[in-house]
Amino acid sequence: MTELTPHAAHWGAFIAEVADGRLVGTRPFPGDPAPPALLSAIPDAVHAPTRIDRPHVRRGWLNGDRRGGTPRGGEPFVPLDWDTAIRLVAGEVARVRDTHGPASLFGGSYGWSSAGRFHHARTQLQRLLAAAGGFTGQLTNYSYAAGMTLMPHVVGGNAVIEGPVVEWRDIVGHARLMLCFGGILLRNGQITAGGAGRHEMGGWLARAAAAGVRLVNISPVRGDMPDSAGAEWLPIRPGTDTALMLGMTHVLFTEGLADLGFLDRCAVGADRLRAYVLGETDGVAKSPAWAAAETGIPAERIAALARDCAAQPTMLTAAWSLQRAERGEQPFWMLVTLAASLGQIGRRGCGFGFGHASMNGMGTPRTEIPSVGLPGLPNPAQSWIPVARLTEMLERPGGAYDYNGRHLAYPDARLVWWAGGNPFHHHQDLNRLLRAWARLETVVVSEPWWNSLARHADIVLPATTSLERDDIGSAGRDRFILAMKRALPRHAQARDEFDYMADVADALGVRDRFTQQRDAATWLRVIYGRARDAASRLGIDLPDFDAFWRAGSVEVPPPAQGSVPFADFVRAPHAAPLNTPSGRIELFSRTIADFGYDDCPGHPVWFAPREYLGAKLAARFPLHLLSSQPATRLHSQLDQARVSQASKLHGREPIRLHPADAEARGLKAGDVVRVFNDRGACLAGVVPDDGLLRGVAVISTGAWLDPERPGVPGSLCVHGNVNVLTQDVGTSRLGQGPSAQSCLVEVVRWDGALPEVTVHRPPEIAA
Ligand SMILES: Nc1nc2c(c(=O)[nH]1)N[C@H]1C(S)=C(S)[C@@H](COP(=O)(O)OP(=O)(O)OC[C@H]3O[C@@H](n4cnc5c(=O)[nH]c(N)nc54)[C@H](O)[C@@H]3O)O[C@H]1N2
Ligand SMILES: Nc1nc2c(c(=O)[nH]1)N[C@H]1C(S)=C(S)[C@@H](COP(=O)(O)OP(=O)(O)OC[C@H]3O[C@@H](n4cnc5c(=O)[nH]c(N)nc54)[C@H](O)[C@@H]3O)O[C@H]1N2
Ligand SMILES: [Mo]
Repeated sequence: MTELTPHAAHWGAFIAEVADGRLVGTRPFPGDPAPPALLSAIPDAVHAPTRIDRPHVRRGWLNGDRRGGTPRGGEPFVPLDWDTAIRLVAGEVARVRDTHGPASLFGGSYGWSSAGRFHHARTQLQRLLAAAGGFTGQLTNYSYAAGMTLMPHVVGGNAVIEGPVVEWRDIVGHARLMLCFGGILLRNGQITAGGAGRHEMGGWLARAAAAGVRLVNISPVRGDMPDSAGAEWLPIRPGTDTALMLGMTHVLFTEGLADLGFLDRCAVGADRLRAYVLGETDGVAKSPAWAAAETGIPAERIAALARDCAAQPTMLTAAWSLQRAERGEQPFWMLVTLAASLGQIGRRGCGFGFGHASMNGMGTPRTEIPSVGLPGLPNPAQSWIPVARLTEMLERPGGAYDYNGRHLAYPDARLVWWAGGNPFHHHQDLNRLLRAWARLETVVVSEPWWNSLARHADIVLPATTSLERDDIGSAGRDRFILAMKRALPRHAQARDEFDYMADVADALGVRDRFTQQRDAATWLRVIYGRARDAASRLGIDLPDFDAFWRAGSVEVPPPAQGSVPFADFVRAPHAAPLNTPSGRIELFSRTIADFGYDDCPGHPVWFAPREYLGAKLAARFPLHLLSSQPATRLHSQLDQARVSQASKLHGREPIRLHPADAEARGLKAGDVVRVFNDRGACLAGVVPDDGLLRGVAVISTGAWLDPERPGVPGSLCVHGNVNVLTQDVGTSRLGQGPSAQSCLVEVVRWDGALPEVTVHRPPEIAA
């Protein structure tokens, strides 16, 4: 008999089909117009051979090997019972805290965890470490660190990225032209952090096309917008969007098309910006001809596009990827600047936005209600690093660095505990991370799977998957609250984070502070109840917990008409000022100028990146490698399952190459190649794609790191983890975000024997 249980993941709500204690399938959530293909992959992952069955410890660590000993990743693991594991972990946490101070416990634990908001591994871990005296955390995120640090200076809040965005309903109804920097990606629309009840991105894009909105895909990749949208493709060299927008702004200023009235009323710094654009400050006019040389887009097309934008209701949107690059602040600042020069900000369906391409729910009609979430506990250590400065923190304990106007020093991290994230997926330049990782005394990892992170740990704690526990899914961009009911028995000896962390808290003498004397079932009622109370204060009635749980989901209907970002401000800039020092949009920021950063001055500027097709380094590494989000999984999650596996060539992650670039290297479809630069190398399988700009290559993120010689930094990844190639450098001293997209490589055919991909099997377990 098959039991049907409502559940949810980041890739969507679904109905779990369970027979004999095993997940045998998934059914789409009723009413979801576009359930993602990824739902079919869940059973493979939940029952994968890489599930961790009990706690383990690295053999060398057990024998007293700590900092600088045998490199992690190359040694067998020894099974432990839970009591011993808890004693070891609590002992290490107490020892490091008492010897070096709580900031030496690194619990930043960046990562997506599961969609469930109570059993959210990262939040649980941080509650535990906070209760035990504190830890070093991580600020911002890998998604849009540069953007979210910059935007408060420019428009007075990262509301642009995290609050309301220009709604699709309004784009369909009011915009006539939409420029999509980085396209609109249906593959990315499969995902919502916290789970989605309905996948709507594709539907909205189709409606915009049907309504006659002229869509322009400005991207190195034609496929960044589906053919069905009928978009024009404007191929651009990666990392040069700022130059394109400067060239367009030049046209607006020189042809009398800039909205000087809007700039005067609603912005500050237009004069300085104009002087820079016209070349009065640096002798270089940012003309369309100048921009053409950087972007590869003909000058006439740049000029025509600027005129078209000025002539009709226009929406500008940029994918978050644009700012995950060297000087990633600039394209986002420049997008706001271009939109301000067009003077359409605050009009329905027009202006600018970020991330319509990036995730389901960006621009979906929605009533703003608080989502369900587990609150953190105050962190007594008050210590953090900008999220992507992980390796540098390990390399330079006590070292000075700048961030957003502050002079800071790195903490001396001795113990890392990661739960719900995977730095061996998300971080750049993994060989450098591996070397720095050797400086740690102890690495604790909580994971359901023997992934690359668990293999580089000292103590491994087996976590349940969300299907093995009751939880609530809830996303800041969705209209649904989703019951995630337990559908499966716990795998082997895997435990819920809340349960074993309560035992660690007990060993540290802080159980009640961690649990607040509630069990998991009570917590679910409490966090749901808080969201319900908050909704009721906004005049929205949600059912009580029992009714919600019985129904399996709650939908909050959207308002008849959405709000328009910046409308109040634009109507009356003095009465409704922005939260910037001037109260207006800052095209020049005195605050930022006073930071004195040469890598992020007081107004948007063009910086030629160190790694892009126009760089000197391109003579040695002539291909610009983009590491885009995978259609076949979420980051490293589900890599072991059928959708991802079906995409591999000879078991390797695909690399897409322009046919002419492939031919020039004697490569054909299905060949295995070695992709390399000075930082590292991996294998990948060739997929020729004439929808790429020449000179551009793409490997999706998320193939599990599989070093040919485990434990040896610099060894070939035989599987295709793109982060052995990317560079680990902050976007600038302002945002310190990751710069993964600025990456040059070369590719050669691999003629040797093919090393086996072994990472989807468990590692060696010692007796
Ligand atoms: N080169 C390159 N790198 C990138 C990017 C890029 O564009 N290019 N993008 C970046 C971006 S935007 C992001 S957000 C990051 C994503 O980076 P991450 O969020 O770190 O990636 P995930 O693979 O989602 O990691 C989540 C981990 O949590 C584990 N997990 C799931 N459920 C549970 C649970 O209940 N308990 C525990 N203990 N663990 C659980 C999963 O097995 C997985 O290992 O990657 C970044 N890295
Ligand atoms: N299926 C799936 N969906 C996902 C995720 C996933 O792992 N899997 N991850 C989710 C997460 S955490 C995030 S943060 C978002 C990220 O969302 P995004 O950052 O928007 O996603 P990416 O795929 O990294 O980049 C989008 C496109 O930008 C283009 N691009 C890259 N560099 C440039 C450039 O310099 N200029 C221009 N014009 N275009 C460029 C690439 O061709 C790429 O296809 O995606 C989310 N959605
Ligand atoms: Mo992200």
